[in-house]
Amino acid sequence: MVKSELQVARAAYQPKLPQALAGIVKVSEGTATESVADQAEIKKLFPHTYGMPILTFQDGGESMLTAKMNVGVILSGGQAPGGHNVISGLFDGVKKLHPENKLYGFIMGPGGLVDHQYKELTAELIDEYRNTGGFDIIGSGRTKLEKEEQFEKGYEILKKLDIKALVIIGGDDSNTNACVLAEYYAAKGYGIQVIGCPKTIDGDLKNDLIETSFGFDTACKTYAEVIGNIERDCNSARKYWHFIKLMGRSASHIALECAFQVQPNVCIISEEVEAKNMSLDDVVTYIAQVVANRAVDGNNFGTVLIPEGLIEFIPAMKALIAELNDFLATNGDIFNSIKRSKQRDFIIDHLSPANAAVYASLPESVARQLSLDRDPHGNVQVSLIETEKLLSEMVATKLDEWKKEGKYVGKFAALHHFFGYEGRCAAPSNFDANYCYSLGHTASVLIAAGKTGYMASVRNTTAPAEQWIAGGIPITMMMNMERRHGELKPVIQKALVKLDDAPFKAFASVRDSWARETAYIYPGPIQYFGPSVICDQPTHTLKLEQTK
Ligand code: FBP
Repeated sequence: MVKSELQVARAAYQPKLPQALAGIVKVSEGTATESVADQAEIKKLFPHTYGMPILTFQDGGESMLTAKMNVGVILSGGQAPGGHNVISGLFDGVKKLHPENKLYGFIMGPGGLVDHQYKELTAELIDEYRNTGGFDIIGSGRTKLEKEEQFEKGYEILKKLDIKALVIIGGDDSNTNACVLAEYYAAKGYGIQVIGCPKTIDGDLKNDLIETSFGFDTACKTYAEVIGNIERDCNSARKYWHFIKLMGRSASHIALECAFQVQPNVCIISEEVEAKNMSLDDVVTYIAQVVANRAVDGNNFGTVLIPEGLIEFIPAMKALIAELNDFLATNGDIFNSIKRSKQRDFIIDHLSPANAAVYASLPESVARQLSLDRDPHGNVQVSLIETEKLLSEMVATKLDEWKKEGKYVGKFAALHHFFGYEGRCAAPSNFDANYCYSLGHTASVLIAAGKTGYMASVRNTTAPAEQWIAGGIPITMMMNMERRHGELKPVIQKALVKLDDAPFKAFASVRDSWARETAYIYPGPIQYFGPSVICDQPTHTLKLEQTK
């Protein structure tokens, strides 16, 4: 593999570990836990993995050596910077337990387990991927593990390879899979442990004990670099409004974090739109007003950040999507057999009158996207909806009306961007490199301790890495019941932006001045070498959350 100079230098970086993981670990157990909601239902569905204690790792254990064993690993869902470091941390941890232990990677996500596609991850291979972005060492996929026959096919190959434990690196849906599998193997007495690791650039797999999902830090810093560059261009030419959509299928954490890093004129937070019961027109009016106010000062330029998931949070759209999901789950085959030109009318004829009216009012491209296939977890593929264009077109129309009424005096020219895939495979920042390596190592200790149904957890992450606290959190503790594909299912509760938490409050207190003034910050590219103050800073979100 030909490498860039940075890759060569970066390969030599030794990620930092929490103090407790550097030596021999002692595992201490807390008290029994409960799920965040729907306790009775979750307990019934997970009788073997419900109520387990929180685990904390400390120094001073006696021995971490185990009998020889093999371990499997799966990368699941969307790419996030640092996945290769979780695997290298796991590899180093597993080798520390017994030098003859082997690590197998299943190819292209959970599907690799079911289809028996795997490869051994040798020391030479792992060394090629240390501190690199991407998931290409084994690839990733979105197959949902939910059927007994998939679990059994998985068991066949795990038994054949003498694998004692499987580590699933994924987001909320994939860690839900991990827990379902852990429960199944425990119920069957197969003796195979399943451990999860919190991944997703979206930042929505977090709680008091999982402080952040890996990849969020690097992805936000990557987007903030380019948004900062756009802002500087925008402030130089002074003739465009840039509408920038940012990834994050549901939660607006990425948009909010980028807002702190670049101080744009507008940042829409989907969770606020929902809480205030705003319509699409309300959102458009808010943006148009900021444009009009800046025009009064002679500033016919600006930047608008739009979270990818916005559409689903506009209450009227949310109701429409919920009905569409249920409708397509039961009528998908008929819908797909109808001529494309008739599909829109077919939907309108079958929805309730209120939702049919909203659907009929949508531009063709958006309506079409809402009726296309869901991902395997039942989600609308919001990354394919061009919300940034929809909003800027509607803002332009509103400004034209205001111009006629004499309420607007400026010029409005819009440019559009979508930043998502650009950040998912960036070389991990020092934070993510250390965090991921620590998560992988933590997973190896959970395996050595014989645990299953746990997620690797590394806390106290605003302190230097040596002071981080590693341990394990029962996955059932994070679960609740949600409607998916028209059915109630146990899933890990998504962490949305909370309007009464410190990050949103901090944003709300400054956004009006960012809207009127040109208060841009240009963060520049991620730095891997140099003073700690520019290389090792966690996100604003994490710092604000941890100072509560
Ligand atoms: P995960 O939740 O699996 O980490 O994926 C998140 C994400 O990057 C979203 O931000 C985005 O909407 C989606 O994946 C895109 O999915 P795909 O890679 O299948 O196009």
